[in-house]
Amino acid sequence: MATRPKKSDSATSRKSAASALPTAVKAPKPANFAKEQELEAYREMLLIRRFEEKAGQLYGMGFIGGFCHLYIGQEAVVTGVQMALTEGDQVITGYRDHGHMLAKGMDPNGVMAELTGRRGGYSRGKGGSMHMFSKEEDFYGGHGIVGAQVSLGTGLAFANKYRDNGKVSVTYFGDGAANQGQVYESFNMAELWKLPVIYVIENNRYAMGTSVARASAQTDFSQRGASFNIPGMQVDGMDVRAVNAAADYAAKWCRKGEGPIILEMQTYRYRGHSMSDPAKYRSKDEVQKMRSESDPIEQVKARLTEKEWATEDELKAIDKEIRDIVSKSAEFAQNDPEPDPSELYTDILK
Ligand SMILES: Cc1ncc(C[n+]2csc(CCOP(=O)(O)OP(=O)(O)O)c2C)c(N)n1
Ligand SMILES: [Mg+2]
Repeated sequence: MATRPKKSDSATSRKSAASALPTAVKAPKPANFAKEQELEAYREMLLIRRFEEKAGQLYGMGFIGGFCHLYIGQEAVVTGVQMALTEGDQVITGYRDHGHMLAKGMDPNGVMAELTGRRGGYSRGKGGSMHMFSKEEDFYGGHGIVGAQVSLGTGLAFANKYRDNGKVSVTYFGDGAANQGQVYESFNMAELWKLPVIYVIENNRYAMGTSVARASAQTDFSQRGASFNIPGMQVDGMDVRAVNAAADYAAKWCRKGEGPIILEMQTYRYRGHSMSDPAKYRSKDEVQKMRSESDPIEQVKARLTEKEWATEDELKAIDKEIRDIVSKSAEFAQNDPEPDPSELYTDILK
């Protein structure tokens, strides 16, 4: 009788089988950033990091109610992808959404004010951290239901194809969401109709407190579309240049009419799942190792210094500029009035 392979053996053999699939695409070399692009990436990632640190503080002070999921550690993903997009491309994601909005160029005041439930927030103070939208900025949320954005993002791509407008829908979701059923119904339709959608799977190694190894039978997420013939690649999601090159490839693929593509971004979140998670399911050493060896911002900073593209003083000046933007957003978010009670009866589906 055949013996069942040990878990570690089966995980290894599954992985090698996946990388031999015809849908397995090798990630392109990291983009060769010029000085301006390195500085742009540095600024953008720093804005997200400082914004999230401030949001964490405001949460601790009781200014933010409900859930709050921070994006610290994953900044290179949205930054590198956004740098490869063109105006009019749409973005949709789950509840860990602040970084996606900032990378898209949305106003930090509007994002922070939504976190504190104020009038000037993107959902006029009625959505909070997980439910922010801006049709004007082509940002379609902000979704609290794990996986829900995948079918919606596929729908955006359907509309783009129908209108023949050349736009791409960038649909972000997590490693945990990748195990949700509607993801696969969406994959089927996307490939069948060759919809212009980039599925960005942000594999930050945990879904709440459960590690990928414990929850996923197939941990090569780039091959989750293999049964639908959707190509995919694994990307170093801590290196903004690697992310950018992969996103550029994917955007061109979609615009050529080749259909959907999957980018598995191998990344890491430094904080707990949400503000109420002390993250006891992993060791401090694991987090510290990622921070000291792979931090996306430190990587750019090291290159800028090494190539003498920025002095310590210039980098400090950028940091100050970013801190000022974030402080102003926090001030606005604490002083802007709450919505009028009559707003309870507006924006409701009747
Ligand atoms: C349909 C549904 N099931 C369960 C939950 C509870 N839940 C919230 S976040 C989460 C984990 C998702 O992890 P992942 O997709 O890896 O995203 P990450 O938080 O790591 O960014 C779960 C199970 C939910 N919000 N929606
Ligand atoms: Mg995850």
